[in-house]
Amino acid sequence: MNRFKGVSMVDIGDLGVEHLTSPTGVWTARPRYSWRFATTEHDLTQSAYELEVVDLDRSAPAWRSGRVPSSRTTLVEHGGDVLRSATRYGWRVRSWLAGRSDPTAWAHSEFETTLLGDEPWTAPWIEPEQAPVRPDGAARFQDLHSLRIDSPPEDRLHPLPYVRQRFDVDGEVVRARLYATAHGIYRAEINGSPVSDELFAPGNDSYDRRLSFQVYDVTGLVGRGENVLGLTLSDGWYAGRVGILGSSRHYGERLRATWQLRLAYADGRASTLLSDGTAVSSTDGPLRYADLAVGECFDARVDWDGWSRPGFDDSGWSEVRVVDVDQPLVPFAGEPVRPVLELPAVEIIRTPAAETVVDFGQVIAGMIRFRVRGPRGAIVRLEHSEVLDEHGNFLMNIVGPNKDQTDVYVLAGADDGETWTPTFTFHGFRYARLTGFPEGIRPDDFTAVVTSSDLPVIGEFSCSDERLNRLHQNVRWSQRGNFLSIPTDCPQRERYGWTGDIQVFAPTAATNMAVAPFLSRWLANVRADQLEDGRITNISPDPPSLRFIAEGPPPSYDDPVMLLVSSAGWGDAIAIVPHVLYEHFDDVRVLEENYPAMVAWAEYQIRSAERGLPPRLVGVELDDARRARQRYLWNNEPNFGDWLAPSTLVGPDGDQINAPRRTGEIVGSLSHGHLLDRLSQIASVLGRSADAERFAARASAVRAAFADEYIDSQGRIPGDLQGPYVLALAFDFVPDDLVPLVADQLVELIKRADDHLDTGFLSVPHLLDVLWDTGQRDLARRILFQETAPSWLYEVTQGATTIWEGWEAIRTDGTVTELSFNHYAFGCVDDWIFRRLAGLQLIEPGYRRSRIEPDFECGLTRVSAHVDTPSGRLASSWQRLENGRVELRVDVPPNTTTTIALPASARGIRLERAGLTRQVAAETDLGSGSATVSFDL
Ligand code: RAM
Repeated sequence: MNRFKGVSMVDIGDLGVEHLTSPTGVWTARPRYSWRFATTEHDLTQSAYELEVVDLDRSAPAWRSGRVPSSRTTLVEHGGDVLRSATRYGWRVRSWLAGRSDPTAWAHSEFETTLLGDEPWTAPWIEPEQAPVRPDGAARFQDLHSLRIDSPPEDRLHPLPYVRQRFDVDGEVVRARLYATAHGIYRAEINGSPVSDELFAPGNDSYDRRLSFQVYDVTGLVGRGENVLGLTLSDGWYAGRVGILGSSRHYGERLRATWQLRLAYADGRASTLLSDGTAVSSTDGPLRYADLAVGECFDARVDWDGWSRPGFDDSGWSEVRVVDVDQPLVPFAGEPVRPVLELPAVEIIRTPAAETVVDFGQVIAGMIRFRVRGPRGAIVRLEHSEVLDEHGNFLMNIVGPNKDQTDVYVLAGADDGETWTPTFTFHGFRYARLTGFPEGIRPDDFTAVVTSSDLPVIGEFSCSDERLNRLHQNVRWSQRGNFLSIPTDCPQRERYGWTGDIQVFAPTAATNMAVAPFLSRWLANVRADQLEDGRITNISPDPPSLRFIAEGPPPSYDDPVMLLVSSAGWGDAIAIVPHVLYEHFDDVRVLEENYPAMVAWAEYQIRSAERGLPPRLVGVELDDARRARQRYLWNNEPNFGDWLAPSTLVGPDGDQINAPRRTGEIVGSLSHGHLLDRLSQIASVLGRSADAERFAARASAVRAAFADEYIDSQGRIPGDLQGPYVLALAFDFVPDDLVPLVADQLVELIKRADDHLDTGFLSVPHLLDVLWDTGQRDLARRILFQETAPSWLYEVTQGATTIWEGWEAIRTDGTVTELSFNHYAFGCVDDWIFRRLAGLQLIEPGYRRSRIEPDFECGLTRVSAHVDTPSGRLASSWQRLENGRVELRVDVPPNTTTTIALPASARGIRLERAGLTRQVAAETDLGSGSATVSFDL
């Protein structure tokens, strides 16, 4: 983060393009530039900036902004001609600071554009010889539990195609770039070296609508004379087994690839090597099969060392076919998936069932690297799981076919042992059952490799209560495990981009990691998947294999919930996620890009609400007023309701989750009104005032209709569940005079549950805020610190290392359920912990204005947290001292301001800053810099 040299007075640093540092693959012709100040000075504001961009390849200026009076330092849009493809640019920036006449020194950086679509993708697609991927898994949700797959993976999955292309280089290469993509997952190598440490390229996209290609800097890998480009292909998300059904061929059944290797020579010449019929392929390599969910099988007896180096004998390989593929391509945006961390094994356990299990102490998404010594042909097997059962035995708790998560390695028999890591699969696990390993294996023979989209961590929290620290860590681990190419629900069972999960988790995600490019790229998939009538699909990427759901008859509340194609609350990700990115990262473009899609989604809801009635009112005689208000209530379509609220887990028929039936009608109307509010706010930001008014007007009509239809004079809302009360209060659906009554009803429900929450996905992010804002601060704290189920700390006391899908994924009697142990949705409370306990609150986009209002009365003795905002670090750290005083230290980023807000009961407040101490009021505005506040409570 800190790359500032010789901080003198005020330096500019941390130069970024599209949120990234010196990227090689800038994916837009109009990138945006950002910078930060490094200084120990206080009260710093920028009054003007100047930017210069140079086309380094042509040594020509690309843009000169001139001196622009502005305080903006984040995402300043390129103002010159659009940038060219595959070109290196240099840029520099300097600032004028308020109250000073001289600008800062210039700060420099460089970046490169990828192929921007101004020239066609010229390379053909090639298809290696292969057997097409077989249909696999369950065909229908109804068959999930009954389907048995009897044949072993090696009978159903195919060996991986290896592809080689030889090429000659007759000069000194000064720049080499490989642009590549595939149907399936590919890994490219040149002359025996992988082109990067990226995993699972090209990443997960709605492939038939937009497939990303990568760019790699391979200058160091290409040499004079003969060279070889090698590619290995596996099923991946394109053809492999994904989703709860474990079915295959979501987009296609054949693996293919296309690439362009551009070379620039020292003497000024340039050439491009394209994928074509000169490549050859073979499936006789050591990789016998690989699937993201099933696992990978590697036969090390096949000695193919050097297969992608010159001199390897490929005489037995077959020619590849050049095929016609109609495939929209887009440049990959954001950070790729990489191995981001390694964890040593904690222990090797001998379980009561006499099995050998390795424990890494942490639930992750990733794979295991291991060392083993044994005879040639010996087979070792690693089966991965997140939990042990109540007796401490290995347990595969994930339902559905093709969830094997099992890697198989056949030993070459090397005298001094051998080491292996799978490359085309990842697993959700903490434990692995080991079979075939020799006696005497030790924990240090095993390392867990954590795989994730490589996103910078920007938020930290710690406090005097270890349970809360663990909860925060668990949230971060669930984010890491599920931010893998796209935001997923869980990394073992479904691995789908469920919109509802990220909708509720987005504020927490954006507090802990720099997620803007990652989520913006995913949103492009959500837009691509949007149905013509405006509906946003529940899952994105939404593969053709799932489109039968949209094409089927309209669902009813009694259908299995998986048959929904879109749902209230879930599809709102199209508005809420961009809005969160705008707020946290000051990114307006993401609002613009998604605006038409969110409007279309809202308009679909309006049309649907206007023509439909909830099932209970169909055929019922309605008076005019009631009929009129029904047109504002989007209560006529089934939805997931307040998904996984504890008391809705089991329905009347025993196995169907009952949240849709019990809360769907009300949740639909609440979500609808809230979406309109968001849209109105977003329209205002974008300067679309007519839209802003239109959506605000409808939102208030929805509110009025809701109150008339659903809130009685005692403040009761049908269903008597916490979620609808929470949402009605959070979304401002309760008329002022009824707020105390509705709030009392909520408190009553919580009391009846013995101070426990009973909230599902949609309402839980708002629960503590609603209690806080209605004066129930102690109750909010009690729920947060509650240790018995259902609660966050129940999971922690049960040894959780990630956030669970359900509050009681391990029941109080110790039974381990089939729920996932790595589902981030309920981890959304982390955002509240930052905002309330540490008090770090965002007031203006990008934290240009913040508020620091910690909860000194939460029972903790010490809290410290920070967020690396676009302008720099915003930090709050407080402790209660022995002498009864409280001390709060804050860091306010340059070019931003904050308000420090202390409890009204604070006495003797002293603020110390730059060596000066003064008395201040309980609310004090502060410019940038560090300060310490101390007071009596
Ligand atoms: C589950 C998913 C996800 C949720 C949907 C409704 O199967 O895991 O978390 O959003 O269903």
